Amino acid sequence: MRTQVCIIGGGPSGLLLSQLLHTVGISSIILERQSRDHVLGRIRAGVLEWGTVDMLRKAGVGTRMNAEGFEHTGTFLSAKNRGFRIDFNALIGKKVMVYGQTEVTADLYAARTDAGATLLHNVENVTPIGLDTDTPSVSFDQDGTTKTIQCDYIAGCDGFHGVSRKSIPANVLREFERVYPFGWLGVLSETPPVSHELIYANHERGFALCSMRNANLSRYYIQAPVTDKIEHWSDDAFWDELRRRIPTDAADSIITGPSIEKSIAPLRSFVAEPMQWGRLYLVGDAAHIVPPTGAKGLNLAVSDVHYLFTALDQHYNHGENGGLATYSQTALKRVWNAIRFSWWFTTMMHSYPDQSPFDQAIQEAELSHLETSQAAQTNLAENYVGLPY
Ligand code: FAS
Ligand code: PHB
Repeated sequence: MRTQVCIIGGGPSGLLLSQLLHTVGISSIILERQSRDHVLGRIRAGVLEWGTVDMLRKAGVGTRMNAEGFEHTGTFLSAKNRGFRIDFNALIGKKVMVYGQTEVTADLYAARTDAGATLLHNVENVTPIGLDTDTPSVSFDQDGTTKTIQCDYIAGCDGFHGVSRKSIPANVLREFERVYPFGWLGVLSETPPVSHELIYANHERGFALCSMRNANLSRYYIQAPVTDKIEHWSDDAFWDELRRRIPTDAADSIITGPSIEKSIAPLRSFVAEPMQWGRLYLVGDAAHIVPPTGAKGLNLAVSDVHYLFTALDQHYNHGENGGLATYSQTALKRVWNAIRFSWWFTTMMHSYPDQSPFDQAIQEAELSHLETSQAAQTNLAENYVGLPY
C-alpha cells in the first residue's frame, strides 16, 4: 500500500487532517486501533473555539454544527455560591460554539466515508519505520496479516497513549508534565441545562462545572479525588454535591435526572518537545495534554492540524517546505500559551488536598478581582475563546 501521508489515529486530529488534505488533493490513509463504534462512542469535549468552528467549516463538515451547535457569547464563574458573567462579545467581540466532540467526530467520519477514504480499524502493532529517511513506512497487523504502508510523511494523531511520541528517540524527546491531585467526575443526563451558558464554580468543597450538549442533554462535572470510583457516587449523591458547589440560584432551579453516562477523568498538563522528528509529525493529544478546565484539548488538536495541513499543502501544491521545517516551533508557541491558561484556570478553580484557608481566600480574591476588572476579564476572555493561530 502507498499514500502521501500515513495518519496514525482516527480521533478528531487524524480525521480532520485527512479530510483537509483530501480537499487539496493530498492522499492519506488512517490507521485506527479501535473499532469505528468505539471511537464514535467517546464522550469528551464540549466547547469549540471559533478557530475550530472555522476549520470544521473549511473542511466541509460544519452543516450539522451550524444547525445544532449553541453560540455562546459569555460564560459564568462563581465563588461562594454566587455567580457573575464574563461577556466575551462585549469585551473582545468574539464567541465560542458548544457542540460536543462526539458530534464533531461523527461529522468527520461521515465526510471521510462519503469521500471514500481509506480508514482502517482494529489495527494492531502499528510501527513507524524509517522516520529519519526519505522513504518512511508504517507496518501494522489487521485480521492476522502484517501489512506495510509506504508514505512520504507520518502524522502521529494517536493520542497520549499512542505509539508515535514513543517513536522519537529518548535523547531527542523532552517531556514536561504536571499531574493534578484530583480528577473530574462527569455525568451526562437527559435534562435541560441549568443555565443558557456554562458555569465554572469555585467552592471550598471543590470545583464544579455546568455544561450542556443540547436543549435536553446536560453535562455536569464535580472535582473528585483521583482515587475516587464512580461506584462511590449514586446519582443522588452527585446531584447533592453539585448543588452544594454551584451558585445558589442554579442549585435551586436545576432539573436533575438519571445519569446516562458517568466517568472519572484524571487531570494533567503535559507537553512533548519537539513535535516533529524526521518525517514524523505529532498532532493533538499525542504531543500535549491539558486539564479540561479551559476547554483547550480538542481545540489545540485543531490548531496543530491547521499548521500541519498548511505545511503539507505548501509542500505538495506549492513546492515550499518552510512550514514543514518549522511546524514544531510554530505549534508549540500556541500549545504553551494554552497550557499556561489551562494550568492557571485549573489552579484558580480547584481545591487542592493540602489547601489552607489562606489558599482558598486567595482564590476567592482572584475571582472577586475578575468580577470587577475589565482588564482581568479581557485576559480570561482572550484565552478562553482561543488565541490566534
Ligand atoms: P484522541 O485521543 O482523541 O484520538 C487518538 C486516536 O488514536 C484514538 O482513536 C485512539 O484509539 C487511536 N490510537 C491510539 N494509539 C494508537 C495506535 N498505536 N495505533 C492506531 N491508533 C491508535 N478536551 C476538551 O477540550 N474538553 C473536555 O471536556 C475534554 N474531556 C476529556 C475527557 C477524557 C476522558 C479524555 C481522555 C480527554 C478529554 N479531552 C477534553 C481532551 C480530548 O478532547 C482530546 O483533546 C482530543 O480527543 C484530542 O484528539 P486527538 O489528538 O485526535 O486524540
Ligand atoms: C464539556 O461540556 O464537556 C466541557 C465544557 C467546558 C470545559 C470542559 C468540558 O471546560
